[in-house]
Amino acid sequence: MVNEPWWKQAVIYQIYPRSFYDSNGDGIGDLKGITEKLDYLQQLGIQALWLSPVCCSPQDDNGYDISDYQDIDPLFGSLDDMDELIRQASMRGIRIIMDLVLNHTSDEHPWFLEAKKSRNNPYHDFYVWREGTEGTPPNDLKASFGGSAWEWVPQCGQYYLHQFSVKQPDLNWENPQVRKEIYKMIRWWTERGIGGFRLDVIDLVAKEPDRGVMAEGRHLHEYLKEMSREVFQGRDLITVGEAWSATPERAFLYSNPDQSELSMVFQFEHIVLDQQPGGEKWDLAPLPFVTFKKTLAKWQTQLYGKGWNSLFFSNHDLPRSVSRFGNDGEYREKSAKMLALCLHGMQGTPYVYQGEELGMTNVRYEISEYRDIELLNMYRERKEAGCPEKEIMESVYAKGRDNARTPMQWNDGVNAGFTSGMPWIRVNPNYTKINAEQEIADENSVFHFYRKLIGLRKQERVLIDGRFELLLPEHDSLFAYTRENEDCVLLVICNFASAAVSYDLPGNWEDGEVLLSNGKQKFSQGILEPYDAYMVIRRKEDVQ
Ligand code: TEU
Ligand code: CA
Repeated sequence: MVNEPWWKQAVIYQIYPRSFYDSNGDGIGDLKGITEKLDYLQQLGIQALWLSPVCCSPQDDNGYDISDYQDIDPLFGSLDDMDELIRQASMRGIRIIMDLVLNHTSDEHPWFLEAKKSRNNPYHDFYVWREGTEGTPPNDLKASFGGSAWEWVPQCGQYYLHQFSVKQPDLNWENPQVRKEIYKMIRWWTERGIGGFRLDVIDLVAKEPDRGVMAEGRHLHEYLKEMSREVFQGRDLITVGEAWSATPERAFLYSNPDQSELSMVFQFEHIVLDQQPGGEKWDLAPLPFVTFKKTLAKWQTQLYGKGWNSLFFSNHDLPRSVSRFGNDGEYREKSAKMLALCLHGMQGTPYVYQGEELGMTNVRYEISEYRDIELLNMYRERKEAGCPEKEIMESVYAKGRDNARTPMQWNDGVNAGFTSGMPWIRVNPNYTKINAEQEIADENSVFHFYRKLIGLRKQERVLIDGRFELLLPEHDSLFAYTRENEDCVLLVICNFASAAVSYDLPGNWEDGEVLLSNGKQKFSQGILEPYDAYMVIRRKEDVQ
């Protein structure tokens, strides 16, 4: 353990800055707001904060469209505010992880403004251009946020590639000059005291649009190794690669323990399960529970000793985990705790997405109250395709990214204490019942459950290094597994259903020590109440 990198024992908290805390009443969360809430985060016990992008941006995709990598968007504050946040956080043992969006820039970035002037411009080759005639794009690649992935620029007589919105032109990583500029920029941030980086859609940077290959292009791992050598190695940084396309085999590369690429991979195989193969992104197929846990188990066993994974059920692109995998009605608190225990018991670095520690839920708004570009484009496209309103809205409620982007619920005052002004997006009306102030006051709350879980990670080595084994693999509502090292065996058993279930488990766990549970203090083997979750440990010296 002494030689293990710090981030294997860390829990990371993700902040969506515009929705965290607004310090100046303009309705948008900001850096000073985060600094003001550091004591809250310290109380929770986390070791690092991943901030969604705060660099200058026209905010077409809420900051994932950057127009200046080396300055803070005035919406969020200034470089001085960032320095102060880094300083104040570091005093509390908390590192700041920046979100690096390197696959694309904003179309308002000076590089793109130059690039689109003419084919001969020195910056032209910073982006991905292809020949074509107006109205006939080079091929039928689709953008993630709808429509063609190609946009015509008359003054060049060419199309540029955008895998996301038309305001997010893809950078051309084949151009060594582009990579050099990126490395220079990253070094500049490390010198300011940034503790690490989350690399947005890093699996897409080596795209090969002519072959229709976006993820995992042939040069991807070569580029990652180069970037790691140039900027990450020899610095005490945590680096997290977002990779929707990752398989365990690929993850050996991304997160090789020799650190030749990144610290860890952030993959979504357990998340995309309810998207039917070849189907629409927003399909509402039910989650096949057995496949869900076998997928998580596959990553646990295959990556053991060979790579490092991120553990999460939600983030700023996903619905609230309690609404999606738990029960946000009668069993909200109980199922929120169950999900936390299930996730944090596995091997990897756990991520807590802001508000998850309060058991915050999805929302159901009128379409005019939503803000997200993906959601609004999807709504428009489906509307144009003649899809019934009700059906579209059901998808929005279930999968819309704004579910996770409503303001953090601090207290039961106006706007949940998030802002004294007009919030950029409506606050979830349930803030009078679900908010940080009440959670902190109640020692049995979801918040304190998270605090205890995070604390356990520092006490029980088995949570870091224990070998994972899935139990009851075919059970259709129980998620049970053990973690084992030389000293002990840990059992995690969770009921994902709103009904009590009985089961048969090998071995006797009733004498074990309950480290944490959302049910009774004592573990009675054989039956679990709705959404029960137990973490039980047996030390080997007790067993012999
Ligand atoms: O997300 C990558 C991504 O693939 C998402 O667009 C995802 O498919 C979708 O949101 C699921 O509904 C990253 C960022 O996390 C996201 O916020 C950005 O919009 C995107 O990249 C572009 O930078
Ligand atoms: Ca503000």
